[in-house]
Amino acid sequence: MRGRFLFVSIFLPILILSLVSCTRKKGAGTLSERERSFEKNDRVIVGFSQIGAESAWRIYNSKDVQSAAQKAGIQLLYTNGEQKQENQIKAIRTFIMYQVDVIAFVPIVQDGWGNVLEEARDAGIPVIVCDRKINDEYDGLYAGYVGTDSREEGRQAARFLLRKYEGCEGPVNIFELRGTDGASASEGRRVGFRELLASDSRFRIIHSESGDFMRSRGEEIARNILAGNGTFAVNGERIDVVFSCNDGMTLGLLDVLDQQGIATGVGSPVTIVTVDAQQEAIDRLKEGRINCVVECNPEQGAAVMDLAKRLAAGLAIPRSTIVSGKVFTEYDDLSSLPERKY
Ligand code: GYE
Repeated sequence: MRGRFLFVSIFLPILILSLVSCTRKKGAGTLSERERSFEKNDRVIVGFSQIGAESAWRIYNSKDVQSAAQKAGIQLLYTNGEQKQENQIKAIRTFIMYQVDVIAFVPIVQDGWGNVLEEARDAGIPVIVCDRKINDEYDGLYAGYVGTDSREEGRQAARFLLRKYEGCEGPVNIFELRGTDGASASEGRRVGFRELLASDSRFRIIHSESGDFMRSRGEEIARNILAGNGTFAVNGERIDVVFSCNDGMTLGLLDVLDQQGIATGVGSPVTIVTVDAQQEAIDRLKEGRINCVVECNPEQGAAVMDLAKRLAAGLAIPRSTIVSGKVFTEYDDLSSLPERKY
């Protein structure tokens, strides 16, 4: 309790919180008014370490987590890692020092979490891994995972291509835009995509490049391709398909292709498959500029808060909670699709 109190006095400005309600003094004797109000507000405290704000998906995911905490009556210590693992590790250490009830974090990459997770375990604080996964070697160091199935998202992208090119002779040259290297979301999609296409020799991944899940990088990569050839080709080979690991990079790429008058999508020689399903990508799909959008659902906050409450109450949680998504393609009637939330 004392640690918490010290934290409240020292770190309050940093964490932008109203931590008064976090001190849980339950001693005997007469309670002061202040202490009584602490009692009433005896809320579960969750420390949440977010990656940053690299994409529209991420920004919406952060909002969702924050509003889910509010709805659940959970005190959330929210930190933004600004795309740096070391910042996330520091944040988690702060949560441990503060003795939060539960730690939840979105691992920017899969590797490098061993020490800090051991520290959380030694402090007796349960951990929820959110959105992205961590390496199997850390299996014993967290209570459960909440997020989407990125390998399945990659498979869905491949399934669309198998349908689209059914009966075509090939070759089908694929340009892959990866997300952050070492991130499970990128790795899972990469593996799932290859899993289904490997046995079909028409499909050739002629080039693969990381755009870090960022729109600006998608734009830069497209500019480089065009600067090299003047056409949409790599190493003299035409690009038939772009498989992009997120909408941000796709939209950046399309901005450049648009400017250069290069057609993509339905009825064109360049097929675009993307993952996430933000409104702007759905709009492009409706316009026929994108062929397939695999949804990755960012609304994971409610599940995280539900699991955090259970952990705080000393209950067990499922090892894995998968948030599912849909697939939207050029073959669907999208006229009555409701507006997206981001
Ligand atoms: O696809 C991307 C984001 O980890 C699933 O990260 C998430 C990915 C998402 O920045 O847009």
